[in-house]
Amino acid sequence: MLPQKFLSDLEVAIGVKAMITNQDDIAPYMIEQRGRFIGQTSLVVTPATTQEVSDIVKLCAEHSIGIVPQGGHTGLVSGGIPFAGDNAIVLSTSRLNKIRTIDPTNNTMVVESGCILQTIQEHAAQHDRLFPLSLGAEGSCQIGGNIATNAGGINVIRYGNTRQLVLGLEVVTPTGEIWNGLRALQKDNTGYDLKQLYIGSEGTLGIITAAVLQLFPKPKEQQTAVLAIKELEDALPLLNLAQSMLGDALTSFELLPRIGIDFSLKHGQGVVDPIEGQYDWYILMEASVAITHSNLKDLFQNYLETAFEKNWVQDGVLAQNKSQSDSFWLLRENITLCQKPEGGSIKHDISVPVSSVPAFIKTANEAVRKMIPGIRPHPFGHLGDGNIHYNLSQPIDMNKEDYLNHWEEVNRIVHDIVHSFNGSISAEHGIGRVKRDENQYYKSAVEMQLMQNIKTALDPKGIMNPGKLIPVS
Ligand code: FAD
Ligand code: 2HG
Ligand code: ZN
Repeated sequence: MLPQKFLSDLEVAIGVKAMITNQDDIAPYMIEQRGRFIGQTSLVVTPATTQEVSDIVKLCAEHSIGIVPQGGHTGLVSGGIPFAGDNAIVLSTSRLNKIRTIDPTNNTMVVESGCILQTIQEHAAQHDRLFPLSLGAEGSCQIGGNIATNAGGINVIRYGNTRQLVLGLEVVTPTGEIWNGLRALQKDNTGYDLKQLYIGSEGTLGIITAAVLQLFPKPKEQQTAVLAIKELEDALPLLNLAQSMLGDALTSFELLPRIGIDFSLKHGQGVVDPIEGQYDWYILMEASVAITHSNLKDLFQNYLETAFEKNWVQDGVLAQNKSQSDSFWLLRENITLCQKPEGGSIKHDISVPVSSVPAFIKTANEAVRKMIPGIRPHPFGHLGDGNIHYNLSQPIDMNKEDYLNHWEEVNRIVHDIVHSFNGSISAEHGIGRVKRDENQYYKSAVEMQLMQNIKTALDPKGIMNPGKLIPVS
């Protein structure tokens, strides 16, 4: 129960229309993507300005009430919902959705945190610019959520993670002050880089209300191909060859397993098999350049010829037009969705050095198959940067609940293998609540203490996204 005084002061500050208290209306904010947990709160607030965010945070700080920021609600680690006992409200940024300015001369754009990623991409494109962050959830995730999770996606090998795409931030601190760090500078060595601290902090240090984004020249030509490979190991020389023959034109290098294609063909809408015949592994790759009349097509064709000559590729299709390349990407984007109808899926979002990806997948497959006969490994994702979504679909004849009861046990086996490769147990989705304890298990005490010190210094009352990322002390 929230204090009456808090509620009445809040009503004065933001108005009753920005306060959702009916449980039926609250429900959609409580169901997270994975469907594993249901959040609990008695209040969702929907501020429309930075000042309103500040007023809300000040009142929460005064009454020691927790605040869970929520953007597009597409996060995969249950970071955007309060859990029972958290004594927290949800602050949805969906009404903080203005594109404040775009500056093509500076190649920057100032946006509020509730802007949908796709809207930002489209707005940049209208000004002949590219905002390169791209992920399957781009039609609903918000830039504030992207920044808070340091989202990765399909273009990281060329443009970097969200961290590399943000020049400045506006943040409401846990005491309700507004930090205006909306600087559009390429160079700024004036002390600790606070914006980088907020990027990837998953709502635990403050609320991001606006950002200065870095834009790039809009690609004028793209080449997209799906290649079938026999052995996973062949993907590595294929990648290296692409890097040397296509240079930094290479933007995406994604791994698809046959099982993922089969799931997408079975459950997805409008999905087509790009290559006749069945192979174990496929690479979806794209190269692009921002100049017209380039020789990208020739370079790409030379690349493919060399790859075939070396026998690293069994078969391949180069998209002949935009709609064919869109159909390749549709297949890729359907992967997450089309795993759901196949029953329980135990998920991992890992990274290892790129050169270790094949060995990691082989070792992990062997270990999980030994533990659960019939388990269906479904590793896919951003091979070019070493980030594999090592998802494991349940055996066909197993009860879903029985299978999901093995979640922690399977996580531990897989994460131990990741650890042995000096990898990360969360490459791009973050820690949230789901991986909080697992993260603590693998990180050194020194690293955990440093993180805890930062949290305590910035949020001494512990009201920002309580129980997420940092273990509750
Ligand atoms: P939410 O889910 O609403 O929140 C995520 C976290 O950020 C929470 O901890 C929340 O408290 C915090 N937060 C949100 N807004 C703010 C704010 N303004 N200030 C402070 N904290 C805030 N992720 C990738 O990295 N790469 C992918 O390729 C990718 N593909 C996906 C594909 C699908 C189909 C789906 C469903 C998800 C995918 N994701 C991917 C995960 C997810 O889309 C990203 O984590 C995304 O960045 C989350 O944005 P959101 O607006 O939905 O954030
Ligand atoms: C992707 O790359 C996402 O498609 C989703 O990060 C990963 O389904 C998943 O586990
Ligand atoms: Zn991903």
